[in-house]
Amino acid sequence: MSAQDQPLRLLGAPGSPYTRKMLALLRYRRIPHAIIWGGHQSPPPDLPTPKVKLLPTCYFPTADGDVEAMVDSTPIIRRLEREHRERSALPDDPIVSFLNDLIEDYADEWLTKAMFHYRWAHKPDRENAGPLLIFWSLPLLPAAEAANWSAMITKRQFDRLYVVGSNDVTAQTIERSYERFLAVLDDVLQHKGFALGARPAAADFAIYGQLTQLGLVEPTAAALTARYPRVRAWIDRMEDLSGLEPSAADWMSRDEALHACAPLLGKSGASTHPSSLPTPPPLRRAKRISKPPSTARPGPSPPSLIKPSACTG
Ligand SMILES: N[C@@H](CCC(=O)N[C@@H](CS)C(=O)NCC(=O)O)C(=O)O
Repeated sequence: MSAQDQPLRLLGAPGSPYTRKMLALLRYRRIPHAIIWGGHQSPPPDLPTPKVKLLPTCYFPTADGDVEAMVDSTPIIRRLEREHRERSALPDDPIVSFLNDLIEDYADEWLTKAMFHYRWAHKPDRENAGPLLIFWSLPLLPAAEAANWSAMITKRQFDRLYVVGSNDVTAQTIERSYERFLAVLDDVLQHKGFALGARPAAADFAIYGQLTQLGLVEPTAAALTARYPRVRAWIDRMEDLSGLEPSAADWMSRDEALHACAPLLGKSGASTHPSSLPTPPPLRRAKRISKPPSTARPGPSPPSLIKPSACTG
């Protein structure tokens, strides 16, 4: 089969919010695709290496029969819009489209801090995430070996919480922000079912991607999310919207969108402003009360786990 005839291939992991964002978008847009479950450090040897190794990596067939590797879900979505016109995830109106960009960016850049924080900051959550990260990548690994790797990765990710600005000083800011976000999303969804209308936009897929983890995987955040059954049910519906038949009239007008999303936009502006998350002084991290397990005996890394990823190990 030539590259042109192949379904769009995507390297990703179930625990990567951006992978889940892209998969749901591809399903909704009815773009034939094939997911390759794997790690960003060990991409398939027969496919080109992207400039930056990230999940998901999308492999686009090119006109000359070659394949081009691309990362970063936001520009990937825009490229798909240029190559496939039907069932667009970008509103037609430029102002509504701009609102979509803002909300998408909020989910990709801010909500992901909550995702990483909840995954690793609290003991029950990291004890849940550690083994999942291993088995998402290496389903055949013997249990004892998996436990060893899990303890090592858990410690490493805990030690990297500062990368997303999570520490004892900022934990409360991040957690209150997530709780407020849930209340706001619950309100937004009551208007038309999605952020900007009765059809999903890229912003919805970005929110969904983060909620596949926060709402389903991380126990502490999932318990908070369960307080909003409308939001919790929305996560399940977002997974597969291939049967939805959208029309142009399903997008909100400018006024409707500004009204419906005002609380979300206010929140995204307040949360993502640099001053909203105090950064600890360099070289001095706030001390944590509880320590993760340090029983691991690191040996040579399994191929896909060599370098820690922000989400997936
Ligand atoms: N902005 C990128 C973010 C992708 C990203 O950060 N992916 C994570 C996994 S969820 C990753 O591969 N991280 C690798 C690393 O941090 O080295 C997108 O929207 O796709």
